[in-house]
Amino acid sequence: MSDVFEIPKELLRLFSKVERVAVLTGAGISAESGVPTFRGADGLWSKLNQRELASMDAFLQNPQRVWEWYQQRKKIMRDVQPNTAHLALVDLEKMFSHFSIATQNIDGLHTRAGSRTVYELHGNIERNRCASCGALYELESEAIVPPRCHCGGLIRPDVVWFGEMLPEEAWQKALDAARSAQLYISIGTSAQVYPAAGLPFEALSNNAFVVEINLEPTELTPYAHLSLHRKAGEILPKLVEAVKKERSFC
Ligand code: BV8
Ligand code: ZN
Repeated sequence: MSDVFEIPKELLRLFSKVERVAVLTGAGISAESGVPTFRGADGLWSKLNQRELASMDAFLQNPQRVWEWYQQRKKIMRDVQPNTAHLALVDLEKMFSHFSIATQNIDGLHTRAGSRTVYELHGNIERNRCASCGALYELESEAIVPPRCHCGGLIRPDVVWFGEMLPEEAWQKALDAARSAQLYISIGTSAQVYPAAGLPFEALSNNAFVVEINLEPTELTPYAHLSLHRKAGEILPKLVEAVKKERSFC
């Protein structure tokens, strides 16, 4: 069987007719940039304990350990570049009057690639805030230990940990985009972390056509209209080229 991948015709026909497209991305879209994913083969959570690293309790228990882990990840994320999947979404955005990306990623790669409407559901590793008063901090130097705020509180990464609420504005905009989308694309997420994982289902319940692009089947797969289990960096550039052709004829 040839391994050449063709974009399904039904998807192209749909792309030629819609104007409102919304996207949800997870760690899988940054994998080809060299950013480790959480689950699946070789994921971070297969080696590390998320309860010791991605919650406020963990941070209060051992601020140093959590701080160091985020400093290590920040270094990786600064050293990598957006990949062809991120760049393909920048091109896709230009073809639709309503287009947005809700991302669970904290690496900032969509914005660095040039995407204009990005909702960061789980925060951004480049931002820090005081765990007590919420003051935001841009830290120039690489602080080895979690610095202290002027109020005396501990400074923490401005990311959303387990058990924490998502940023209200980003969440509401992502929800509105999912509920009004005609076409919803879930890319590189294991669809396990809520409430972000609920967004494709919001789109489904509002009659959107839901496409999943993910290396492995997920809990969304049985409900998606179309699931493409291949690399995002392989599919998205081909999809964008095919959509450009399709929409140039209409
Ligand atoms: C919340 C921090 C309301 C940022 C992360 C009990 C109490 C409280 C809450 C809960 C509870 N029980 C359940 C919950 C909800 C909980 C949750 O969903 N837990 C799950 C695990 C069951 N959610 C929360 O706590 C959220 N907050 O609910 O608040 C609330 C508040 C109080 C009380 C009640 C309710 C907060 C969730 C945010 C957690 N933060 N990390 C960071 O450090 O990055 S989790 C982590 O998972 C990241 O944020 C990550 O973005 C997110 C999702 O992971 P994915 O992005 O999907 O990545 P993953 O590795 O899993 O999958 C990648 C996929 O890509 C794989 O399938 C792979 O096959 C594929 N892939 C790989 N390479 C490629 C590819 N695909 C395509 N191409 C490739 N090349
Ligand atoms: Zn403070």
